[in-house]
Amino acid sequence: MTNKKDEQLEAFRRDHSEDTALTTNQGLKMAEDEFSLKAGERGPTLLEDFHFREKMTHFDHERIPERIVHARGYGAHGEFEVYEDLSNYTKAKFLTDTSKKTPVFVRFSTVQGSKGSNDTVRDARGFATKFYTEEGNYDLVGNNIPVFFIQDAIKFPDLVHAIKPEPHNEIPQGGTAHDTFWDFFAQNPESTHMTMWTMSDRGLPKSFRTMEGFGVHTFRLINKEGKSHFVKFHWKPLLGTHSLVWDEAQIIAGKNSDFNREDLYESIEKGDYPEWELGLQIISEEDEFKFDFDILDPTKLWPEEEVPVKRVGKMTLNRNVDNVFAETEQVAFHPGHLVPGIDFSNDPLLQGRLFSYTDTQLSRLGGPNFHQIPINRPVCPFANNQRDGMHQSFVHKGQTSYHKNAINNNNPHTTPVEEGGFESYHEKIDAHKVRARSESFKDHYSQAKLYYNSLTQPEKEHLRDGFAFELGKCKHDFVKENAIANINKVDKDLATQIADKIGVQAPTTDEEVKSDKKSPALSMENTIKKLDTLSVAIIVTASSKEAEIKDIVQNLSDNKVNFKLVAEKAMTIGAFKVSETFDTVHSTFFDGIIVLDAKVPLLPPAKDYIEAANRHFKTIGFSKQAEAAIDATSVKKDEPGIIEIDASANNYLDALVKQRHWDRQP
Ligand code: HDE
Repeated sequence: MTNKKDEQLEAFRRDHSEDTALTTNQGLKMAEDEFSLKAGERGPTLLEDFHFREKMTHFDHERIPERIVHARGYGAHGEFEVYEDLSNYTKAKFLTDTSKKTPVFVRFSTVQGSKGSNDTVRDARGFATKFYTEEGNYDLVGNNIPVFFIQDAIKFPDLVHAIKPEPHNEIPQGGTAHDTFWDFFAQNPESTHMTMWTMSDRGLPKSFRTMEGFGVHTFRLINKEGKSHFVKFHWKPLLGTHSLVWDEAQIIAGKNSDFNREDLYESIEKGDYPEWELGLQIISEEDEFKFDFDILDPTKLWPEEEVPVKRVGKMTLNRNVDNVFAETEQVAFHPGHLVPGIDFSNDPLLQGRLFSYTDTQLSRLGGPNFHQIPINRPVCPFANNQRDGMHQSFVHKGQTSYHKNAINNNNPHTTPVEEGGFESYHEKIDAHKVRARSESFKDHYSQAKLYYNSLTQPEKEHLRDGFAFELGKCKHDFVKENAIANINKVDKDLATQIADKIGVQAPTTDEEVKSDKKSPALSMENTIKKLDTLSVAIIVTASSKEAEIKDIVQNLSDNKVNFKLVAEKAMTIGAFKVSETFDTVHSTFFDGIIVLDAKVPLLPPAKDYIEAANRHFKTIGFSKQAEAAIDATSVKKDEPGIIEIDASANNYLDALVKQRHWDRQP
């Protein structure tokens, strides 16, 4: 695969695998790189050792500040194709020309934790996409949750100060189980809706590949005639939206802190390319005020049953980066990176983001020329009169660096709108300057209730338990009580259950939203469920038979299910090399397990494999001769998803595709 971005990056790649002399940064070949220059073999190092100084100085400056939020991220390259010409809505070329494949770079991230934190924490996830279009870079900098904690950007520093580890002890890392977050939640009830999402299974994505993405804000699409439509952007994963369960997420955090990034990296290496469809929800200008929420309010979603999601294109991630620092760490996203045909709405959260993203790169990437870093360069020509600055890598020729000029025929020149020049949407504004929240932004509970109503019973219980875990860790009872009082405004029963779990007074007042309204699209139970790229651990022992394994793995492979053979220690069974052991992987890493030998539970970690898979609602298969293995555990053979497999495990696959057997829930 090559595309314009790939070709551009090629010019910057350095490969030292060929015969390459080690030199200083000035190109001086060095005869020695192991010993500093000393006065005598046992003497002090000399200040004149320029090679030592250069090497050490560079090393001393290898780190750059991590992102203030979304510090832990992982990225990949890919392509986007639009299914149909959307010129009725937009003049953006990458959304109108179906013959085009637009290169993209995507960075997924957690929000709260630092760069070295765990992948499987309870948190929102970032989902930022850079489209390298022929009209310039377009960035869709979204999250895996469709709403945000706050309504106005000026509160972002407060939110982030509350959510990050507390300043006096820098605890906790990667989650919200602490007083300042819940104090913020209770005192700033606009955060209620998004917190319902982060406490639910949505805060624990199984894989970046099984995450939805949302642009969150309302944007505008503008067509050639200058007509505007309001739009919300969605990414719909073709594998469906799937999450971990909390106990599983915690075990994985200990056993593989890179769980999500490894999954993305390995699936791309294997050729299991992750895919998402781009979805648009469109509301015409005339319908702006037809809804029972304000479409400019970023704490509100547009229920898909009321405003359907039109799937307009597909993104495929098909190439890992060559160097994580050069690409994933240095990529600079910005919701203000636009192309003609897309514009902003007056969402006050979006408006403030338009300042923050460039500003933060100045300290993170060390100056105003971060757009020249290879990963950030557009693939179309770019030129203006901006000059100089730290890390300037271009040599601008000529006498002029101002507009307008006659000396250089007014180059670089502006481009008329009809020829592709960008102009902002001509929105009419007639208003007073005020610092205020619009009346139409003041309902903080109806959609929190809509979300809760839309969940299945197991999902509701997970949400309750999420609250109980995170809130239960607060030190101040008044913080817990205030939070319960806020949840009580959404749903009294939920607030009562959480209060009971965390040991505070249950609410006595009746303040909940009275509504049964549901949006089925919000429940992950209604997502796509398919076998593709699910993974199964087949637990074998030295007495397992090659023939038996062969039939099963053939059927799994035929159905695009990944598998690993796992045993007490590395071994070979006929043609099968068993390289994974109970030490190197765990059942939490897989979607299901198959046990092929009655002796398995006698091996202590293996019993835990089976019981963990059971309590995480996964499909457990066992062969006839392994029946006693299941009997030796607490697993009940007659429960859903506990399968005595037929010869090629067809019945196992029928159960595996369900992914979780919630009816096993106690
Ligand atoms: Fe961000 N956000 N954000 N954010 N955000 C950053 O920019 C900010 C918001 C999102 O993988 C920072 O380059 C403000 C919403 C993602 O590189 C910073 C506000 C959404 C990423 C920043 C928001 C996001 C960031 C930190 C409120 C979903 C990671 C480093 C007005 C729609 C991008 C950086 C990547 C990163 C500011 C709210 C998504 C500080 C001020 C809403 C995915 O500029």
